[in-house]
Amino acid sequence: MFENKSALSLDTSSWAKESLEKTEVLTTSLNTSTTNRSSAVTVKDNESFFPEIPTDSLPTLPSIGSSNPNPNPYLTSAAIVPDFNGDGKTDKMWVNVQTGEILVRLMNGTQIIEQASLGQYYLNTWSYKTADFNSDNKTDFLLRNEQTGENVVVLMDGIKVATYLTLDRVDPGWTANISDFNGDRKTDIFWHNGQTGQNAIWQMDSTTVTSATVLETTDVALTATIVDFDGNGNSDIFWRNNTTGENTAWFMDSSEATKYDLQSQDLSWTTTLGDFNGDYKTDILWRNTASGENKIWTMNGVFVTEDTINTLSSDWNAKIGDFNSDGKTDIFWHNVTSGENTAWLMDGTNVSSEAFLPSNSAGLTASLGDFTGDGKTDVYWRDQETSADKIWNMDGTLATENLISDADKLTPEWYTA
Ligand SMILES: [Ca+2]
Ligand SMILES: [Ca+2]
Ligand SMILES: [Ca+2]
Ligand SMILES: [Ca+2]
Repeated sequence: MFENKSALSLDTSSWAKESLEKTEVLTTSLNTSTTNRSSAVTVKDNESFFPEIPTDSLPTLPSIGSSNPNPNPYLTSAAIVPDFNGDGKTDKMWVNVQTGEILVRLMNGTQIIEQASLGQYYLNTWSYKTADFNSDNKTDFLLRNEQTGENVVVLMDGIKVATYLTLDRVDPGWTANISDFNGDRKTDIFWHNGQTGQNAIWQMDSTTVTSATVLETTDVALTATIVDFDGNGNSDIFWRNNTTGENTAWFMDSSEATKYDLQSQDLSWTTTLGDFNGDYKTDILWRNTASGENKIWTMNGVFVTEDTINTLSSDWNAKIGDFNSDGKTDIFWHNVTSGENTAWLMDGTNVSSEAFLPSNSAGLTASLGDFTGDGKTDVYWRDQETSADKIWNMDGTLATENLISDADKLTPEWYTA
């Protein structure tokens, strides 16, 4: 195991003052009291800190404490789906592109039960990732300053910031990916440097970095996607080579990677992740942007089964949800030219039922979530011109439309975050 902190944790004295100043700014902008302002990070050596988990005792997955009845943790995890109050109902985040203000709205269907501003940010400087660092089923944030490399963990409790902590600075050029490499349901951070191909993992326990491990450097043509191909609750990494179309999987166990080459797919194929047979192993929907062809890779560890599914012309976009709450992800198709919509309820690679849904004006944008908390994914439609937003409450192939009230309409400079 190779341990090299120098690549990631830099001379702390040089940035401590700057970090302190930034913290002051953040205190103001978050507009909340804080309980934890230390900028120290505990970095332990990467000893066998986490017990080995035998794969045959898994899956361990059903997300303990999630209030959402959907059986698939990837559809209910607060690290993946925004749910700031842990009630199992997807919440909405909005960004004002003129002022940089970020707004959190706790949703109950079309009703907004609470909302709060998280302050204003320079959107070209600050980026964020949703996460769940303390495994309380309430969505948290990793804020990253892309110019200074500063990182802040923000633990949320509903619309309030429960606590936040500034972590070690990581040079600009590195990108943070949210993951869970040891299956403790607490978000870890996978770092990838797109300029140098360097990789590293920070294992996290709430706001503490419990270990930092440098991994093998990859070709700069590779991009990383976080998956779980073997369904053991430990995130894996899917690498796609944007020059050659080659694909590789890194099966992760804490900070150790076992590599396996997958079949190449030429660059006209794009990927969308799902779990079409509900076995908690990430599958891949491959869509050919030139020909409109579609196929699914059903993953079972290193074993891949490829099945061709129906072709749809290239103006159809795919989004993933579960409209009948069977834990098998379905495909929501939206035609960006005509505004037509259809949903495929999936049973593995078979389309068990096809929903012919109403059309919407092509300018409306869909975002998926379970805003009613019944385990069935709904569709939030944002009308960026008229602000007349609506939610399709889905029940299998049936969509019931409900409008956001006039009082809660957001003006056109607000975009779905
Ligand atoms: Ca919620
Ligand atoms: Ca949390
Ligand atoms: Ca699967
Ligand atoms: Ca389904």
